[in-house]
Amino acid sequence: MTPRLTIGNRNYSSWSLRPWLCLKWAKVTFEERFFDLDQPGYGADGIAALVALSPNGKVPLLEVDGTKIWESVAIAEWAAEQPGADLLPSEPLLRAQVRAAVAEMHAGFPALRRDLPMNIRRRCVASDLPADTGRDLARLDALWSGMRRAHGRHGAYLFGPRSMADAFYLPVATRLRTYAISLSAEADAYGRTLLADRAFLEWERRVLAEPATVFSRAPLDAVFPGTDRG
Ligand SMILES: N[C@@H](CCC(=O)N[C@@H](CS)C(=O)NCC(=O)O)C(=O)O
Repeated sequence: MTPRLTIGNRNYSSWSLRPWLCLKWAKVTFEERFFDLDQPGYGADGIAALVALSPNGKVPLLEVDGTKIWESVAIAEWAAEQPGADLLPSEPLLRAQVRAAVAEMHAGFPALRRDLPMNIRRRCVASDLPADTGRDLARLDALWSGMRRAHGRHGAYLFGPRSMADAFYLPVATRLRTYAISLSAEADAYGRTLLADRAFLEWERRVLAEPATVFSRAPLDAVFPGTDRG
C-alpha cells in the first residue's frame, strides 16, 4: 500500500510542511490527505475527527501498511531510513549535530512560534516583539550563521548538503519573509536558499492556488496588519 500523509492547511501548518519535504526529498511515493484544521476544538481540546484519526490528535500523520506514525520528527526519521533517502549525513558526529538542530526546532523556539506563526501568503512587518522572541531570533541567527560558517564549503544548506535539518527550518524561513525580519547576512542567505527549494516552491504554488481564507480558530492572520498574496 502507498504510504499516506495527512496534512493540515498548507498556508499555516508548519508541522505538516516539514515531513512532507522530507518525504519529497527522499523520493518516497506517497498519497496526501488534507485535513481542515479550522474546526471546533483546534488548539484546545482537539478536533474530534482528528483525535479519532491520529494518536496525538494532530497532523501530520503518516500511515504505512496500516501502521500510524505521528509526530513530524518520527515521520522525518522514517523517511530518512528509506533506501537512497540521503536526509542524514553518514558521518556519525555530523549526523548527531543534524539531529540536534532538528530536536532544537521541534522542542524549542517557543516565543518565535507563538508570535510569528507560519502564514505563507502573508506580508507584514513585525514590531514591538517581546524580549523572549528577540532571544529566539538571536539563537536562530547564531545557529544558522554558525553552521553555515562551519559547513558552507560543502554546500548551501545548513550542514552543507541538504539534510533533514533544512526541512525543519524551512517554515522558519517563510516566517522571516512573512514578518520582514532580517538576521545576519549569512543567515539571510541560508533563508533564501531554503525558499528557493524546488519542493517548497511546489508547496507554495499550491498555497497560492487555494482560495485565501481567514483561519477562524486562532488569530493567525491578524498578528500584524498586512496584505495577502494569491
Ligand atoms: N509535535 C507535533 C506538533 C503537531 C501540531 O501541533 N500540529 C498542529 C497543526 S500545525 C495540529 O494538528 N493542531 C491541532 C490542534 O491543536 O487541535 C509534531 O511535531 O508533529
